[in-house]
Amino acid sequence: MLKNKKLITLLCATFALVLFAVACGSDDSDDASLLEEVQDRDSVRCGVRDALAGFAVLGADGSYSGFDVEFCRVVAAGVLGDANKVEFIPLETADRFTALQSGEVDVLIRNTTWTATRDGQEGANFLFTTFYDGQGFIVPADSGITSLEGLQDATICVAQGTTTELNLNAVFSARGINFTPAFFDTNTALQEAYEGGQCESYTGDASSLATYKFTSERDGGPAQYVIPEVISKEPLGPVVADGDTAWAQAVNWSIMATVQAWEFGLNSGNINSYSGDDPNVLNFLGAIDPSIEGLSTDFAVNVVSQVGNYQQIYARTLEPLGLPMAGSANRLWTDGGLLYTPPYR
Ligand SMILES: N[C@@H](CCC(=O)N[C@@H](CS)C(=O)NCC(=O)O)C(=O)O
Repeated sequence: MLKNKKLITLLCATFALVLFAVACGSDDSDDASLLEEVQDRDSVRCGVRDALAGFAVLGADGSYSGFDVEFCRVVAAGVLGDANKVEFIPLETADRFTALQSGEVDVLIRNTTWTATRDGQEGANFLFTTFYDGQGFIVPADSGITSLEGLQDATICVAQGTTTELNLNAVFSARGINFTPAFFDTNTALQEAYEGGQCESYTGDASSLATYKFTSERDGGPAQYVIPEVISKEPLGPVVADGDTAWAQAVNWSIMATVQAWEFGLNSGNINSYSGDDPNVLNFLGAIDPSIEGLSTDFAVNVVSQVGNYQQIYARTLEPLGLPMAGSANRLWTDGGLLYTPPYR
């Protein structure tokens, strides 16, 4: 009798354990990775913006260009061996995380700030930071406003559902600066409202304020002044859905190859003709196979020869739009910047 009881207890415990493992999916290694789906489809679906100067713009000819767009191409070059195999999917600010969760996009590369709550609550996995940003404020140059305190009792245009909105509330209330927010869903609507005088200032990622100032002054608009104070940290970079290590690693190592290449002095023009004997460079070029699932040994060569290194990408997309790299955090760690990758060995 006692023996039977013990047996039943043991059976129940085993059954409960099996149930727990199935229901909780404690290990994602049994689930098919998005990596295979992307490789079968032979195309990367990349969530971007379509009207964010310098970062992601949809041109009249139907093609996308900009810094974020180039990193979508980097992922395709790394994972599929062809930078052109990207389907760009424009997303509004409010839709970006749901598009990732529902599988509408494979990767989100769209001026999205890495924060603890987003990492924890949005089913999102933030990867290598491609652009270190911070939140700023812009005012018409003739307003005479030169500091945040000068915005006392002002109306401030801000995009809804952003870290921008949260920082604005937190910092202004802590500093006793009274303000009225005017909310918008898109940058385009926000800028129109600002230009129409509906708010004294508009706030956003400093990068988007810089490209806005540059393009609007270039196109004959009134002079703009960016208040010389940054109120937050906005690390921007690619994001994938939680729970898929293989896909996350393939995306991450492809992206980081642009920075490692730059550190090695490799670019799209010289990577195919490297004749040195630096073992670290040779490893990067494929002498060792890092065995990152989905990446061939020459993935870094594909990325850099087809899209370029980080500096090349930055120089052709952001520098011409009023965002100089000099003096920013977006430089190599060897040059006082924050761009640092783990070794390719
Ligand atoms: N980095 C911030 C802000 C990102 C964001 O979406 N900003 C808005 C306003 S600056 C934007 O770029 N919108 C682009 C658009 O919808 O046109 C975040 O992740 O919340």
